[in-house]
Amino acid sequence: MANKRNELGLAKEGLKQRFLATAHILWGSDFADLTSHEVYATIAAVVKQYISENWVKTNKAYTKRRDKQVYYFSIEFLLGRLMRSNLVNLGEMELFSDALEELGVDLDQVFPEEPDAGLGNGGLGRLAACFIDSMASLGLPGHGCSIRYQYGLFEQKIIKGNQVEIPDNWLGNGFEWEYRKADKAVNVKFNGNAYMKEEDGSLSLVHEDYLTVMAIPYDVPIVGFRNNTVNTLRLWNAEVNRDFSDYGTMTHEQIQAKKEYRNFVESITEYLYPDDSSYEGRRLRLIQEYFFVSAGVQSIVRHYLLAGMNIKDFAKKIAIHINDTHPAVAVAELMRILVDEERMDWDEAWEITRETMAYTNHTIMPEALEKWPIDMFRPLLPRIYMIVEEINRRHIEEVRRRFPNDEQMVRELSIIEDGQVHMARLAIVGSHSVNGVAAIHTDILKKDTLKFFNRYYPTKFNNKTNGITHRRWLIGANPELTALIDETIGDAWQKAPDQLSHLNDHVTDKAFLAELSKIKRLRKVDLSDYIHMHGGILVDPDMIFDVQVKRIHSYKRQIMNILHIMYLYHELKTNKRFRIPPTARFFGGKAAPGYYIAKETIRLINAVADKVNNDKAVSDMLKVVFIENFGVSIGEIVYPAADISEQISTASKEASGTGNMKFMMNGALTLGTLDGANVEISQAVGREHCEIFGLRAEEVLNYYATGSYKAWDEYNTNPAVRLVVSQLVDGTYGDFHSLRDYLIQGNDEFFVLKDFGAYDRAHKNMNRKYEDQAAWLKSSAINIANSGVFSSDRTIKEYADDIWHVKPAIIV
Ligand code: 26Q
Repeated sequence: MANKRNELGLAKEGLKQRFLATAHILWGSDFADLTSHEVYATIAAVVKQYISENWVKTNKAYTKRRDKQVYYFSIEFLLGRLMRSNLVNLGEMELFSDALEELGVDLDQVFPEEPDAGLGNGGLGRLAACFIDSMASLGLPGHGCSIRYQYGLFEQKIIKGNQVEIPDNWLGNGFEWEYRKADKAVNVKFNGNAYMKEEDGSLSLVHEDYLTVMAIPYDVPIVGFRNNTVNTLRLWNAEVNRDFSDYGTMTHEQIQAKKEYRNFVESITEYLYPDDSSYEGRRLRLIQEYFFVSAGVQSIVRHYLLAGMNIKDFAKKIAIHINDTHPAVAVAELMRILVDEERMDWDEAWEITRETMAYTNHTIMPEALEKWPIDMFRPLLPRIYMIVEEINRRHIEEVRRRFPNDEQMVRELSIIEDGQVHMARLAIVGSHSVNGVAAIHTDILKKDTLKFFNRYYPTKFNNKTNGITHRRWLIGANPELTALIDETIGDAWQKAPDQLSHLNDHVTDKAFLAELSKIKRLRKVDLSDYIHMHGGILVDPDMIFDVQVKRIHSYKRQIMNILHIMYLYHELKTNKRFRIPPTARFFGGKAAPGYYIAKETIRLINAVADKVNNDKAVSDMLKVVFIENFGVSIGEIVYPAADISEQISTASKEASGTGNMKFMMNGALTLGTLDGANVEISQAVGREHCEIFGLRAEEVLNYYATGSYKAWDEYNTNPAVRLVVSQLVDGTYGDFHSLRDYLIQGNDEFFVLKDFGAYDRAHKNMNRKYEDQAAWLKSSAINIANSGVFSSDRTIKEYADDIWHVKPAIIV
């Protein structure tokens, strides 16, 4: 012990010296004189010294051992901040925090200096970020591939109750964790003409008059949890090709063309599309997709060949994962490289491609399934289009062979149909595995959305229920809870989160529950302080914290939540006997800028908040808070503070959800529908430890099939529904005809009115439970104890074993 303390002491002195020296090198100033941002950058530089040695070692080991590598292609990586998670994963939090304290710096005050890397919209992007953390932490050779957007998801400001979007200039002060690798640039070609030419008796491809865009990789190290592994997230930036010889001597037209070319290139990696269903700027989105996919696949093949391996063994050494359809063009790009550049014959190339690729579907919402008009696709990617056509021609030939005279099969399975390229179909045909993200979601895919494909490829479909990294969402976000768990069951769960189940032996232990309760209150104070400091109201931490944070979307039904609050408020005002335990209802989330109903929902939440919070008669009982600019870092404050996790999507619509898991792992009880991973959460904890309500997926799908739901009938038969829907237009909160029309004229496509009564009863049940604190705390503990399976480590192990066939590589 004394020895260990000594060692730590020495390490601390050494580290302090490093901070001082690094301040001199970077800024030519004494550490004590740095601005807060300079302090942050200095600490980041020192953290990088710790990381880089293992980064080099990891890459050398991978190359030497020729381990199979996984590349996770995703158009979004919602990383959040990296300093805290890097320190957690390095196992150096205590050392850094102690050393800095002696230099007069509070590390917790430094973290917020880092901008959030908001390179994603929501669940899909955050899942990718959790996955690369788990790959590194399990010692798997797995890397990310994406786009270095100059502007991430917009910053949300609430002005007079409305969402206003501010560009997210996250690179403004530089991003400390990226390494520009100019020598690893590749060229990506757009436009021009592509055709086959016969030469010396063999056919070869000619692509001429194209535009070349230079793709420069920026590498971000991804640190594994105390295992010496450091993998790579490669973010591609579009830059103007330095080789201007394409232009020859410059005429006026050529100068004009050059300007246009420059604008084109600069637009490619400028913005993340802030849209998760309806969309604009479609062509640029397709350009982004091909840009990062082509750059990524080219660099993988190049690196592979440079290592001296045979292209025929490609699929044995490389797995490429297609995260949703956005990178689906990877199927055609790998075919292009194998056939045109490596001159492989089609059949062999096709076998390798299918062995290499795997695809995850994240939605059954039809508007989010990507289709590109041929008229847009072909001129932009002429060679890729030829390849897609040929893939489809052969595929349909086989369909006809296996299902003769079945034109419905042909239609449903065709990659090109009605003048459009169907990206999900390309991904399915070109992959050896297709997975959904929660059991119920995979079931619906197989039985409904993709039933023809499931019939055609009965063994291709499989489920991989999502997960979250417990390192960021528990160890990083809730250190006191982490310490309590360590004291109670030891710390082995940190490396093996399924061992959280040992907490099940302590869920009736009074002393443990008392500590748990204290920690929850600490986290509620933190959130309350955060809201207050950011210009919000004061929320009493002894209220129930009921939270719904996620993208604002009709199917997620924030409207149902706020209508319910309107109902409670009305009852509190008019019914003397009506009682609820003091409750604060929190909302957070961004609406796509062009999504009118979502923006009106935000406006309504703020209008209700304004009225309720300023009414002295109810303010001890009810508070409503819209948390501005919800994202990863604010989530780290919000999830640990919640008592109730609102997961109220229309059954069948939420593929999985992952916020539900973050809440659960921090001891909140789920109030939700049987949708997505809520189904598995409710099974893991038992029905007594969550509150499930509302229509089941089958009932919803049945209503859609028969068209028998009538919102108007709900309005007329349920007085509470009639009351709150009327209040949308009677001036109680302002004019919300938009939302009334959406619910009534639009026939309430997500069954808000139908589920309203059941939702109210679910709240009443929760409230009853909360009044029995002993029972509540037990439920809370049971939620934590059974959250281990929702660690993304479990998910990634399943991907590694069943889909990628990769094994951990031990780095010493
Ligand atoms: C598509 C075309 C054009 C522009 C944008 C898009 C686009 C952008 C984002 C389409 C989809 C998304 C994001 C989808 C998403 O976040 N899906 C969520 O994925 C999570 C991880 O699997 C699940 O937990 C959620 O249930 C699912 O909604």
